[in-house]
Amino acid sequence: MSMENRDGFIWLDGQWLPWRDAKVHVLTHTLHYGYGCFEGIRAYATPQGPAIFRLDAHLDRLLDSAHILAIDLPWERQALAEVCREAVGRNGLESAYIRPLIFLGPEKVGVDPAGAATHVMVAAWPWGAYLGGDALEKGIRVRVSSYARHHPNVQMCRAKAISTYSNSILAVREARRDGYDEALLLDTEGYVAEGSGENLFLVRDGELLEPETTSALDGITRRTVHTLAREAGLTVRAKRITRDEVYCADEVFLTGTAAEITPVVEVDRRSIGSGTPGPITRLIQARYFACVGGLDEAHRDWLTPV
Ligand code: PPE
Repeated sequence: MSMENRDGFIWLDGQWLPWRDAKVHVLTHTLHYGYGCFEGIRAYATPQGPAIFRLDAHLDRLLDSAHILAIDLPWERQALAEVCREAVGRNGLESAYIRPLIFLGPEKVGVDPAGAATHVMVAAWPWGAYLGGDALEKGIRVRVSSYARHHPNVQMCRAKAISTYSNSILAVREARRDGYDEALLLDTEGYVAEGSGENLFLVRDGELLEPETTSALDGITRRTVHTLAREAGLTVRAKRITRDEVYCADEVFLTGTAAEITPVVEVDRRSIGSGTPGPITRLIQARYFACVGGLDEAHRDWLTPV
């Protein structure tokens, strides 16, 4: 179903518009130059009703992204939190993917956005397994991209900036055209950075390793994995990771709000470990789904009821 032709409501600049009426003009500044930022947040069905997972952390990052891009937000954080909740509730969703987006309007054209107004929209819709129906269960096949991830002085990677995603799109299209499910991008020095829309972890000798890099997004799922791993008695260490270390890992998995905890079973036609999702990946995955689904008492504070 096309994203524009749906029932429901989208919030734009303070108003709840019927879904099909939430439109922008073709001379919208962000449409031309890609300057803006966004978030991807999930709400899950829980025994207490739908709840948003780690809303605070996502709002923090949205505000940080706007700050990094020097975009003044016309809305208070608390107002945006309410809008995210209402985007799920008003659309009658049990579980949802919530997309807040900050963009610059059609008030002027030209690279310098001075004079273009800041606009904010929030939409929510149901979104299943990001990397395909079997991905969470069976794992996915990944190729190392021929495209490098941004150098931090080209594109500031702490911001979830719209423009970052041209790089992600080049990488994921290349991977899919070559028959893979997802791309793994290296940084400009050749060390592992992240997937087109996910962070990466390796398991080696019972320890979790993640890239020490300034070229990846500071993922919220990634931070959740840190907590869950430590609670399970596992250590997590950040280090520079080379592609051959990925090939030789016992287990590899990707993390992201959309991708959740997705096992990787093959990289560049080398099978990872046994070639099936490994026990630590399974453990983290189970712990993650318990938390998001409201089944873990200890982490109820990560959930905001709708
Ligand atoms: N790196 C990138 C480049 C990225 O886009 C994401 C999220 C992550 C890491 C993981 O971040 P976090 O969600 O905070 O754990 N990617 C979002 C966009 C997906 C899309 O196709 O749109 C997401 O998962 O929501």
